[in-house]
Amino acid sequence: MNSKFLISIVFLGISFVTAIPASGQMGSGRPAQPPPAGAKAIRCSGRPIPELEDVTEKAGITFRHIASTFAKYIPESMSGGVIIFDYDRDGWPDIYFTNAPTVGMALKGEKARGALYHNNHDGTFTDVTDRAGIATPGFAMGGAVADYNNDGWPDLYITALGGNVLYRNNGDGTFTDVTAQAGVGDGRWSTGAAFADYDGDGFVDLMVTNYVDFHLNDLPSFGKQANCQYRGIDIQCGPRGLKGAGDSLFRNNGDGTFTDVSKSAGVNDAPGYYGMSVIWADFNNTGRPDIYVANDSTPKYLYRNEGNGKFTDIGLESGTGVSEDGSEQASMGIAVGDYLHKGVPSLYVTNFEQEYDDLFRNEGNWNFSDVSYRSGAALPSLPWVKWGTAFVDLDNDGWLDLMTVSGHITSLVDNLPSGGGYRQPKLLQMNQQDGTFCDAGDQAGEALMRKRVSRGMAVADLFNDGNMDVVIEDLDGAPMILRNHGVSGRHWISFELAGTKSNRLAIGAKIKIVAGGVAQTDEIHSGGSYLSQNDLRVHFGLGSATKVDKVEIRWPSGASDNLMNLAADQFYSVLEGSGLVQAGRIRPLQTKAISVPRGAVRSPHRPRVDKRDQVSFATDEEQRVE
Ligand SMILES: [Ca+2]
Ligand SMILES: [Ca+2]
Ligand SMILES: [Ca+2]
Ligand SMILES: [Ca+2]
Repeated sequence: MNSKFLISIVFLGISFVTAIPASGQMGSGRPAQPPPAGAKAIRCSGRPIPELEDVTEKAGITFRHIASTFAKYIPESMSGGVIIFDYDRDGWPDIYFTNAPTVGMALKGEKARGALYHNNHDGTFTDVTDRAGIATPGFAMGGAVADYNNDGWPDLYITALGGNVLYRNNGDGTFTDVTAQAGVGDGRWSTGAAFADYDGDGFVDLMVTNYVDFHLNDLPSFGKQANCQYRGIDIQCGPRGLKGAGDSLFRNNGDGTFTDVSKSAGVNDAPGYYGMSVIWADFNNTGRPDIYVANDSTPKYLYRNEGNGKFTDIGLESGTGVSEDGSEQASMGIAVGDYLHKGVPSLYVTNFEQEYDDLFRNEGNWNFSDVSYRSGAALPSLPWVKWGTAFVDLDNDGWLDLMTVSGHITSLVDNLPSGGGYRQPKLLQMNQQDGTFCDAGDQAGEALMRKRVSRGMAVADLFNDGNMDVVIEDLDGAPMILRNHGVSGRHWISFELAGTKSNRLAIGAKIKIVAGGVAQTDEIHSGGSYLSQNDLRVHFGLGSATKVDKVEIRWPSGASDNLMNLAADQFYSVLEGSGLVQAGRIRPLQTKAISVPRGAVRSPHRPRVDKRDQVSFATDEEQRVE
């Protein structure tokens, strides 16, 4: 145990007794610790940056999150998750935006309408919310996607203040609220959610994080008290000063019901840290998914899956619990990705203003290095309140870039003489292939520089053109569909997986590809970012490589499938145990006709499949970057 951990423990001991002015929503507006000497932002130069065009209007998306002007109560600052999923399994990603009412509306019984948009395959989307029956799940925050009953239809879990909802996808464009029979309502103020099969029985389990113990019939008063002040102005109270709420792990019984195993599994969050986003990832290639939880103003959890139904929090020991100087941070969003081609996923965590975003580089054996400042990623993040984030290869050079969205918690900060303001720009950081990132926020078109109040963010190749696009939900204002125009001459490959012994949507499957002499890895994740869900298809940029030499898929069941010599610039479908198959084979049979909105193109997307003999290969040919 080094001094960093001692400091953390001392810090922890007092954090619930006194307001710590250095971090969290009670922040002073100054850095908890000044940046280290020599810390600098690296501006991108001499490389093409893809244009990210705001096509929201063109796409026909008219959804708006309900805005509470001053956000007098903390739940009014936190909603806005983006869920991307192909709910009708036509091969084109669809989008759900969560919504939440103001506290005043909620007290009057008024609801906020979320929106499901069907992808019409032609660059436009159609609002199909009412037919789907998922308009008003409650005081909604975010959500996650998985196929909990293994029928091939992706189901939707929505987190909310005062009761979450599990929507079973009926396969005909409609959903049924099965929360009560499934037993996954929780009922507290839930924020993050993520599915994965932690016990290897082929059924996805569900982790849910809760924020603070908050009740609409017992509201904390606005301003006045010490915990309701921000740089001298009255604001909403919390999270400091409010009681925290524990977290939940629901084990899937395989019969449509779940059992709450939070306590026996050791992930119930007994101290009541202020939970925000959560993701499952296999951090040390054990074949078992671990859990990472971003907590606001308290240490983050890294729960190592011990393989016996129990988890151990190794956040502090692993170096992922607090900042490099031992401070708790107000953490919001999580990105997971193998950005250095090390064969294990690293972590990026978004934080409050004057708290740098953490880049925790996975060194293997549960050891992470805080390379935030060294990588160049930290300094550009410092002025902003950061939320949704993703590791995503936006220029298809084979190296994961970082995209992050920002926005303050209340418009009242615009009354302050200095600071980042309520509306804030987005961060785009391009991977320089040497462990550093360069800042390209002002080189990808004007949309990223437009100041907004953003929250959730998710990524997908929305238009099936080989470039990864970005969808952002704003708390106050329009969402943003950012169409990626890509870099010409770059190649890519994309995989859609289906488990047989493993859970049907292959959550937790690992894919390694070798192309152009470089090995890349990725994993299929439910949840993550800030209360959001990325497309479940796995996309790799290939740079100038026109084929992928080898693909190895490690399924959650422990089985593997190996593929050889795949042509680039195509979508491939892989069925556990069968290798490459036609797309139709991994999609569920439609027993009922799906009602397709007017204007939609009905022809399903049929990827070309290049069938080759499957030859297994040695796995020790990884290209390592030191
Ligand atoms: Ca679709
Ligand atoms: Ca299902
Ligand atoms: Ca399970
Ligand atoms: Ca890249």
